[in-house]
Amino acid sequence: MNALGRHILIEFFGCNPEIMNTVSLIEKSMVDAAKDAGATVINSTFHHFSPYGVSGVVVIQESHLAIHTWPEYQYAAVDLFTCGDQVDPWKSFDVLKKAFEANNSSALELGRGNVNMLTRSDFNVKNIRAEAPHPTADGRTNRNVWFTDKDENQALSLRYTGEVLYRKKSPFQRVQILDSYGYGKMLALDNMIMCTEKDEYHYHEMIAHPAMLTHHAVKRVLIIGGGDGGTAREVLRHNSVEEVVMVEIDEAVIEAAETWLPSMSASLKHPKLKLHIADGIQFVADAAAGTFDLVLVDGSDPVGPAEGLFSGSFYQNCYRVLRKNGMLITQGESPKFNTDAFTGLNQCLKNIFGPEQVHTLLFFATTYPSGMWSFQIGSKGTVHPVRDFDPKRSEAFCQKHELGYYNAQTHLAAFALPTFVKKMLNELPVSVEHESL
Ligand code: SPD
Repeated sequence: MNALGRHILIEFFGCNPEIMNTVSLIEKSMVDAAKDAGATVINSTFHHFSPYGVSGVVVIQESHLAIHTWPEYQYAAVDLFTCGDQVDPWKSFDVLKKAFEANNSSALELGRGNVNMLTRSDFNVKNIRAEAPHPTADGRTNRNVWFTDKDENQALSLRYTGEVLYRKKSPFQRVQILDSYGYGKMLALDNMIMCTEKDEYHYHEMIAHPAMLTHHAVKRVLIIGGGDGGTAREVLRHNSVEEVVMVEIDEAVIEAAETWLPSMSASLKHPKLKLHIADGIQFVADAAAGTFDLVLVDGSDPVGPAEGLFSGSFYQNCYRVLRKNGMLITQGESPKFNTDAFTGLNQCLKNIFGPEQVHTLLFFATTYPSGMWSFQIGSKGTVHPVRDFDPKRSEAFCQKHELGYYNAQTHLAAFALPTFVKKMLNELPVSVEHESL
């Protein structure tokens, strides 16, 4: 048949389910398949469904490539629609079969737009054809690919170039470095955003300085996690620090950060830092009692390798390894996302440190879902992050180091909790609680 277009309907069976559920890999394979067929890529849009499945379209100058995946069935349905004789859609078929590791496939080619059934009336095509999108100001092709950090009900998405700069499935998690348009390079673990170049200082300044500038004499510090190096960088700004022991479970996180995030990972080479690639939970269990002034837990969210960083036995050991008047500060999740982890961790620390010795601080985490994130401080002794705070000392420190988020005002404001948060943490006076009902 003499047709305007060729439409190949493809079934891929026995595909790798992990690939079928990874939006960045599928998007890349589809774009590669278009290019290898000789097509000109205009744009692409891909979406991940929770918990499984990816749908997406690559728009090409010569029509489109579309896909829907069912990872739970190791199956993908692909449509390749091309026009003109410059593009060979069967090349795309070969590329995709290989990329998806399909062990079986079937394909049906249809001619679309039988010219014997169409009547042509000419007009000036130049007047109606939309121009292909221009490259963005930084020279990258204007593609519409998004990375989404989410649970079943909410999400935060960042648009990125579609390229995965670093990808490794370590024994613990999937480690990725992506290049986002708005926030620069970012580290993702198991599809959760850990840090981005452009806003990491919010998190790293707020995990370190509120406790460091309250305690007054921090000499020996233990960091659990923190493989990107951002927390160590902030801790090492303090001259009182003699030694930082850092325990990161996953060497791939260090490798990714050292390759792509030098503004954070440079601290990992600091002479005062001793890096152990080991399980932090086991490390604190084995560490001698009363040996650290500050313990910082810079872990991921409570799934995968970081799950144990939300357990009572781990924090009992953190308490034990602290010196007198030592302080623990730990990544506390969000009152609006992972709320059970947020309240559970607070209660767990109150059971260990005592209800009066646990303090919650909030800060703006612009690339974490909900944007509202927390740290919990446990004080072994009576040091209080607001009562014992010296704003003048804090201001002098911020100015010397030209910090971007932390200052004396954000220190104090961070401990002023909204009423709904106090309520979640059972920190409202009983009378106020009744009034607000
Ligand atoms: N939802 C993200 C929580 C991430 C906590 N750790 C981030 C690591 C930055 N050093």
